[in-house]
Amino acid sequence: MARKNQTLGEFIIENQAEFKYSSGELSRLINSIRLAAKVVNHQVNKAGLVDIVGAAGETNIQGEDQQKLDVIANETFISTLKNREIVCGIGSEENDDFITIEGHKEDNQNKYVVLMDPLDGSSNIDVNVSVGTIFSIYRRVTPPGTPVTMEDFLQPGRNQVAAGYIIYGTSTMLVYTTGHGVNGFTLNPAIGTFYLSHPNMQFPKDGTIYSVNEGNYTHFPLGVKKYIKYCQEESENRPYTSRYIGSLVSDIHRNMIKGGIYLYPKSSLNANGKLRLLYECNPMAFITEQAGGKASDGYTSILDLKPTALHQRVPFICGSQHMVEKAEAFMAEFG
Ligand code: AHM
Ligand code: MG
Repeated sequence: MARKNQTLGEFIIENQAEFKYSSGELSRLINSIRLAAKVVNHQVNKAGLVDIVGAAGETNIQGEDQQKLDVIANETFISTLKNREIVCGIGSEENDDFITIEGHKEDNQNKYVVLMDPLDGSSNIDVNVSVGTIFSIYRRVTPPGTPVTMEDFLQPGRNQVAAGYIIYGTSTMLVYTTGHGVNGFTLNPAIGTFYLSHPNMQFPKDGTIYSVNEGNYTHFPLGVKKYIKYCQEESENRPYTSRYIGSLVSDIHRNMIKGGIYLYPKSSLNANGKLRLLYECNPMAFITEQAGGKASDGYTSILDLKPTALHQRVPFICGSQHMVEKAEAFMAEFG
């Protein structure tokens, strides 16, 4: 049973039995993500000191080369997972190809692969706006003890065994699901401990917030344009409020708490939208569905799409169930 103020470590142990295959491996994996999140959080919090310690690409006063934060985040998550030898493969938005982890053990029997966007929305760092890490975990489909193959990574989102995000915001939070609801933990930075602050998170069925980059409006399909006009019309609970941070994790996190819809549709500029199916859409869709919301590409549930490439992009509409259904209705009618 989730208890408020429980630490994430306690929660992981107490809920281990819920995992489909309770070998403890998935618990150790989530524990490693928790650790990497704290390291990245520390780095992100120092971002405002660039004038003092040196910006990315420069050399700091200690003579060290400064790295971009998304590179640091990528290396932190990869090395944390690699060093613990708890996964057999990693796919990252920052790497062209997946990484095979053979481990030091003669025979790596690890069963999980991780896909991640180590620092999403990183262009927001320079202006002190929240960014996030997104992760997605699958059981491999090829036999343990053999090197992972593309097949292990190109699984439909429905196969995810866990997914989550870390939001580096006014507070740092880790929000995740193992298919038994969604729980949010807030970091107490003074002692480096995550506490359960948002048990059993739920998307309100309806909402009054729409989040979309309206700068692309003229390039959107007609159905999306009509839906945006619908959001702006005067009616019972409309016009809706427009809120767009441009940082996926933050926009979805807010909408999950307050009720709302996020859209990154295809456009005449981007034939498949911008967001990546494996690193961004699938994990956010799994969390959203587990919280009672809905996620689709406008026509098909995101979790039912069959991936064809590691870095594949798809249109993404995600949020409160009734709002997403309304947007889908406009798209079904007008395309
Ligand atoms: P990134 O992976 O390069 O950071 O891009 C993903 C981000 C999302 O966080 C955000 O929702 C979207 O891009 C914003 O894109 P745009 O600036 O086109 O509105
Ligand atoms: Mg991204």
